[in-house]
Amino acid sequence: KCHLESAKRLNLDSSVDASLNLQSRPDVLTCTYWKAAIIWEGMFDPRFYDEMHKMKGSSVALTVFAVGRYLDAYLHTFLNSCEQHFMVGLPVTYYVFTDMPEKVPNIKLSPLRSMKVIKVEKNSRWQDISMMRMKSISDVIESDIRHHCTHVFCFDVDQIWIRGSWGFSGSAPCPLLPPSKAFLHYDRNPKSKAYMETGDFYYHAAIFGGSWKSVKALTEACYQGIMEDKQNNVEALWHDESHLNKYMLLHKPSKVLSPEYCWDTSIGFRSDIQVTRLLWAPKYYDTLRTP
Ligand code: UD2
Repeated sequence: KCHLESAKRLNLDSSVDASLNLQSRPDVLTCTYWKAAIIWEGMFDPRFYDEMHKMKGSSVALTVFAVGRYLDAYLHTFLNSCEQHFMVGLPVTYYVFTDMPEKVPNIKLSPLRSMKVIKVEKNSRWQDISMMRMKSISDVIESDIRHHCTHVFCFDVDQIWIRGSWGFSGSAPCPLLPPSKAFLHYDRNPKSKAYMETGDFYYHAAIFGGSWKSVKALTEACYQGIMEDKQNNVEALWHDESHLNKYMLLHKPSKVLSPEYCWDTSIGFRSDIQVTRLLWAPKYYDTLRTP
């Protein structure tokens, strides 16, 4: 029912029920308590969302940051996997943010797809590189994306698509931890704007997306929280991710992705994970984060 309501919010007609081909997944949580659908493999036909967005003329911006050593280590593989799996057949503009535009790999893009490279300063601390993404994304939505694209998806670069197509069904944040474990990760410092006493899920900052308006509101609010913290000499426990979680607590998403959409293989086998679409690449923090 949750999934049906999600689809209906997109102004579909009565053919929705048949086209969605809804199936149940009794083994997992498929609906949040605020009635947002949680997207799991096998519950619906993902092509349905894509076809509908094609009809509506939707177009997508994908933002990714490859600053310092992250460029050589991950960008080529990330972009290639996007070409194989991300919004295949749909109009996509990649917005690549880097301090070294001349080193961005020359990827052969499919029709309807293009790339814009945006130069950013390299902050000396990796924490600031990660946090300042919120400002850069908010700025580029205002100056460029809002005039060309209907949706924005924001990704960490150290990830690889391996299975299936990631389409419009994926326009939502992705929880890292279910409610029972989420509280372990929340920021516990009352001095930080990201402070949370309680929460729902714990969300990755590695993937989130939605309409340009919703992503603009999210990134702007997170950036404001980050800057207020800086003025007060505080830093949230998990940086931009803590601010994103605080935002999600106050502004509940209308759709949530299951962990199938962003998975770390080191967690091991889990019977409820039927498909792993996007995997974390190996993290070489020791060598990549040094200035
Ligand atoms: C987590 C979050 C990440 C961010 C970070 C903040 C996940 C899977 N990811 O990742 O979104 O909130 O925590 O603590 O939960 N980057 C560069 N150059 C750098 C450093 C970072 O380009 O020198 C970019 C790059 O796109 C990278 C992203 O920032 O993927 C996040 O940094 P990370 O992957 O080192 O952070 P991590 O793994 O702790």
